[in-house]
Amino acid sequence: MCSVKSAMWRGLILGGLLLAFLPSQAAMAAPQYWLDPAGPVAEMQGRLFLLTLWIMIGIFVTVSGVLVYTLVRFRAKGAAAAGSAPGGAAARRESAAAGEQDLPPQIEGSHKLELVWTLIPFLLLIVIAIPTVRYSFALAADPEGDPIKVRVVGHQWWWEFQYPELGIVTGNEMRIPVGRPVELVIESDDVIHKFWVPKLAGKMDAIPGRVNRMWFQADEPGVYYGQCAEMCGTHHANMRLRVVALPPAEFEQWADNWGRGPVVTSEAERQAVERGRQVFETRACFGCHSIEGTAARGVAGPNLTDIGLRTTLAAGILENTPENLARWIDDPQSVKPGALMPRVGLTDSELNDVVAYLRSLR
Ligand code: HEC
Ligand SMILES: [Cu+2]
Repeated sequence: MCSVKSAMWRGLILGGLLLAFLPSQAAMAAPQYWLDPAGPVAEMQGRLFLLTLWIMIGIFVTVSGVLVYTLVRFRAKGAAAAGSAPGGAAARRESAAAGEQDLPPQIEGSHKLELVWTLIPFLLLIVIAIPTVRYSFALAADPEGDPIKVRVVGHQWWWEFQYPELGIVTGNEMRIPVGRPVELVIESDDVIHKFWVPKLAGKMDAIPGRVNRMWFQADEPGVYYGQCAEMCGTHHANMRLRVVALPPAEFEQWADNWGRGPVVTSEAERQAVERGRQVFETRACFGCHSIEGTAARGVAGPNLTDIGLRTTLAAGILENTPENLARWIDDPQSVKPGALMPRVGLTDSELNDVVAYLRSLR
């Protein structure tokens, strides 16, 4: 009996520790762990969260500690023993009646106590309120420094990033310069989405017909993962994004090169790319996609001007390799069933040429 009980306790304690420890360790290494901030906005938000969390843990431990202490200290003595004895109910009643002599002091309307449990929460709320108000204003204000503007538009099921000052449009991968604030204007083209890059900042709704604003900044170069955080239909879970933070010089280089046209290394490649461009501009592709400097001006799908540079396809669900690009273009519905890109039906050689063309856009 006793060993079963102690084994149960041991199991419970071990399980609790594992539950508390394991996910936090796994999460720490995870690319979307939001308490491992990579910029000032996520840091402020994380600090506020932790402050509130620790205060809450303090309250929880104190209150449940007092509760457990009270339960143990003032429980009716002998009741449990009597309960297992024959004729238990009567014996229990008896001992409960006897236990009345053990009642703790009965307090009602104590000014001292009332004052204490009003003042403590009041002080705690002040401790929480001061940084909350300070950070809220800091986050709502325009960022200091020399911000770069990006308009984020949510689509079913991909992200569009427009740089109005630079005349650049891209999809699913937002390139930003390190150490410079990014002023985001967040909108939607269809249903409600939510823009979220956990290491850079908290979530922000993308609502059709409404403009939401926020800013963030990456302090270190790197790739920051994000995803849509508001159920938006079939492929909500496959609506991922990446923010690629580049050293300023590399960012400038990307911005300068954007739209400069295909990069080819051989004559054979040049010919394939040229054929691919013709396929793109004569088949349905150009009606839905834009490529800077060409006749392709469609807006139903992502702008493909720098598709050769992107690390993923179809909002982060395929790695951007020639094989995956061909697979996607050949039959997008087999990769992302219900995605708003139809099967166009290219011949094998058309497919190869289009892949060569899109790969050269880098
Ligand atoms: C009816 C509109 C439509 C047509 C026609 C169309 N696409 Fe798309 N395309 C889309 C949409 C919408 C997406 C985004 C799908 C998603 O990720 O959910 C997309 C995604 C893509 C992507 C991935 C882009 C990225 O940012 O990851 C590529 C590459 C692409 N299309 C190439 C083509 C090619 C090549 C053709 C012609 C053979 C074509 N598309 C025809 C609408 C279209
Ligand atoms: Cu979504």
